Amino acid sequence: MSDLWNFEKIPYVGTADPKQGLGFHYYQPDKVVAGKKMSEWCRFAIAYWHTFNQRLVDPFGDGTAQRPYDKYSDPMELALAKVDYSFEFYQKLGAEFFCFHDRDIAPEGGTLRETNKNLDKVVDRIEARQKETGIKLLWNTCNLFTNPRFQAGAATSPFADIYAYAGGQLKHSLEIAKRLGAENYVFWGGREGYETLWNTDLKREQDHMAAFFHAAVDYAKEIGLDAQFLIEPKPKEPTTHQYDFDAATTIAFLKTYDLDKDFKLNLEGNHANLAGHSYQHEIRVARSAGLLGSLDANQGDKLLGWDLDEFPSDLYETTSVMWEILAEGGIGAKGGLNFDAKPRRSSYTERDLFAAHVVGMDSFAAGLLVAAKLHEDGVIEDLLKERYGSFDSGIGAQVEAGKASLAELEEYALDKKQSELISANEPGNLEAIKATINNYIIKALAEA
Ligand code: XUL
Ligand code: CO
Repeated sequence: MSDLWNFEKIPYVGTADPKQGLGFHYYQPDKVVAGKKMSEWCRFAIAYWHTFNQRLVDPFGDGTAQRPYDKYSDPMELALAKVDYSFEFYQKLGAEFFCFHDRDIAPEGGTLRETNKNLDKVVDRIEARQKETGIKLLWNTCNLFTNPRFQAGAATSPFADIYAYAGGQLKHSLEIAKRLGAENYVFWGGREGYETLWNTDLKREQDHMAAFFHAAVDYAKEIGLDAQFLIEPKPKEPTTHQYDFDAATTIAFLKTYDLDKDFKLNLEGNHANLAGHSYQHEIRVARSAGLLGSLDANQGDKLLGWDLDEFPSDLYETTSVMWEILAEGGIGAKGGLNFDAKPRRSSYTERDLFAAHVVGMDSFAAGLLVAAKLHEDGVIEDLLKERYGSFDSGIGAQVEAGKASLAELEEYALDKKQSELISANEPGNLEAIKATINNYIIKALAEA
């Protein structure tokens, strides 16, 4: 390992001293939890766009970030150097995966042909570093939202030239996925939505978006790319309404257009909140449809209503996410936890960048430990079994077997007294359940 970053490999320091120096208190990649290594449950990935490109701008202020590669001024030289920095960063942190958009890694040229040439030079460097280090590509994607050409959308642009350009860009991006062995390929439709319905043919735009996805599936088959396709829902921002609003909307879209065999979902915490949902809700909805693919790990802020992309630190939330993942047996078949997150503006140093990833990784590792204990004791499983027990026999079993007609239900219910029906509701015990979860967080982490 070279020494581009002024940091040693981040060590595991354990829980004895709770003050945060720069070490992992909970994350131990090789520690076996619930039958698998922590690293296998979590599959942490670093988001190139935030970790290496983000200057920590906000809508009111310029970037504050100070990075060791700021000394490069030539864009191609910078792009190539950054690859070396990125691989050393993954190694020093102990992250086994990374993710990128095409535009994150290389500057655009005057035409798509020139842009692809720049891109290929940087991909050569990435391929070499992957071979040296064994670090894998969790997913790549194409940026179809930053450039002014995509102001009215890409696959849903009302302008055919823009759709065509986006398709050309996608083709090359899929070739890169194949070359670098991407485990997944993501679509986040940042501008695939509308600002007002008065200038929008919603049906036509959604048809175009589906055609775009079908073309991707066809081309992947043609070149033998076996990455899992993923759609990342988000309700709004930058558009007023984004077509992939949330998990449920996206599942309906996939089923409507016969895409649900080829696509799964990549779910993000802060996006869930913007849609008025919890992260756990989005994951549960995807699990229920058999469409959980991967996760973008971040969190929002209760007091601010936009996509803040904070590093995860909320143990209650990481516990709920890892509970779902343990119940599922993994993050889909090929998913991981991609830190789609950035430090705050005043956390502008190299040290802050490492510390931000450490809190994210430790928070999920801690959540995994708590969730494993909850599963081990069957806390939620027992509760659910009991709560739905009336469907295990009698009229309930008949309903679940699809054999209860309305006439049979009427006959069963006709003479039931109000008091019997009220007491058919077992108490919900919501407050006690919440206390139990708190107690497990405290106990499992005290024992870690
Ligand atoms: C934007 C977002 C994207 C996607 C990839 O909110 O989450 O970074 O993850 O395009
Ligand atoms: Co994301």
